[in-house]
Amino acid sequence: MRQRHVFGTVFTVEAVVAAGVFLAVLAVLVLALVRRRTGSAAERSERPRLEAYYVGALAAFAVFLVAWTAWQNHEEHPAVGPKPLRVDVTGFQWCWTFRYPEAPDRRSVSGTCKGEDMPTLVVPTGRSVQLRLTSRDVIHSLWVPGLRYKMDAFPHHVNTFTFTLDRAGRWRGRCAEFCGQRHWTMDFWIKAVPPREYDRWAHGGTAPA
Ligand SMILES: [Cu+2]
Repeated sequence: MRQRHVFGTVFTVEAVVAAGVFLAVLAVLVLALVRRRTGSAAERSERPRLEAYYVGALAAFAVFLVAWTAWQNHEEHPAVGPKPLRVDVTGFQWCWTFRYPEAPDRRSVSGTCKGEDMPTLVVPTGRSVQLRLTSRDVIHSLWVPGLRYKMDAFPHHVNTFTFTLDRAGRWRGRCAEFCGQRHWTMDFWIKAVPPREYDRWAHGGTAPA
């Protein structure tokens, strides 16, 4: 959830800054055109002081945006808990497999992504989950729009990604990288359940309702 919160803040602040800069540039442009038409533009073409202010304001905006975005990026990735739950995720044409190497029965969840046969990535709430993401064939991209998570899955390479879900719920995931004929069917569920319910499931129980 933290990622969604940080993303929302960064998007709002940067959109406001961008809109402000756009309106300021537009206003100056219209002013210059109007003054030129009415012949009231100053004779002097150089305004060193005004230009210095302009450069100063631009530099301040640039420094703010870079520093603040870097800080938010840092906020988005909090320290990982002592023992994150590891899930190995493999994308393939055209579905996903979720493997739990630390579960007692090393369980593995997959599906065909045809119709309702969508695999569910079950995770406990309040615990760090580390996804180790790869692909069996071409490049895919694991995307959970509702949580603002997206990471590419490459063949012969493992991308890791750690997150914590602080409340129970179910979100729909998709593939965000065009990967062939049935790319559009590659949907899955990510489901966060209370730790006890997760343990029951990891010990061979049926999928949490
Ligand atoms: Cu794909």
